[in-house]
Amino acid sequence: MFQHVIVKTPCAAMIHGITDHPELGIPIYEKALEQHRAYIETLEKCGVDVTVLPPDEAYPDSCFVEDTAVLTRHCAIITNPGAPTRKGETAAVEKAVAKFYPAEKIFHIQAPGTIEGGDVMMCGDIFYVGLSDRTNEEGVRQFAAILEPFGCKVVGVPLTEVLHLKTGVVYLENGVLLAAGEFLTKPAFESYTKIEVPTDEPYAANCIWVNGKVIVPAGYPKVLAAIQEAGYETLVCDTSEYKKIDGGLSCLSLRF
Ligand code: CIR
Repeated sequence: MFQHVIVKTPCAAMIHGITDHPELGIPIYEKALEQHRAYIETLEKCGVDVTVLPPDEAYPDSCFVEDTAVLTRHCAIITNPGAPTRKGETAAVEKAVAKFYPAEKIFHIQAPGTIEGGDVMMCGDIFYVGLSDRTNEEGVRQFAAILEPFGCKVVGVPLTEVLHLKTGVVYLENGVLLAAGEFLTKPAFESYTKIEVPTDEPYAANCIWVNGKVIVPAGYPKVLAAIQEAGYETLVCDTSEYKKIDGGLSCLSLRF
């Protein structure tokens, strides 16, 4: 169960966020703000308290707080994002994290290691970490050295098709993965039950489980139905403006 969530209001400069999909157009800032407010309300319906950090115009992608930290029941790990324009985002998030974790339980990924939290999928005490353009072997090595003393297992997963691991696969607890594309067949995930994301709804692979409910992006009826059929209560949240800069539901929060 999660008690707390940290989010960060998007800044006006979010329209210049990094994107591999310029064909989707530029985000409409007002609409993004409105969607962010609705996202917070949806999270609150799942019984968590939400800390909202103020916007920071210096970092266009800073609303995607998930990439800056990995918060576990054992400790907090402040990442070193692989995207050069995102490295400075961690300071503000660390300040917020320090309100919830004692100093000796806050660890850091150091250069030349890089990790972005979007590459980390926590399945109980097993942490799958995508080896992506943003997360490197040295980052995973440091990550494992931090978590293994707590009895956790860290498994590196080479990625070929997606930006971050959780762009294509997320854990819905109870041994169930919501998985798209390459993640349906990866040996690392063999033992999990899988809800398959159809090829015409790949963006909807990035859902979030929060205290028994699953939040699903608006506009993906097949994935919504599949999650409901698997027995989950669902909530829907529109993230259209974040999709334009490669962001989704998980990227917008830290849940712990
Ligand atoms: C980026 O490219 O870094 C942002 N535009 C999107 C980050 C998405 N974060 C995530 O998947 N965890």
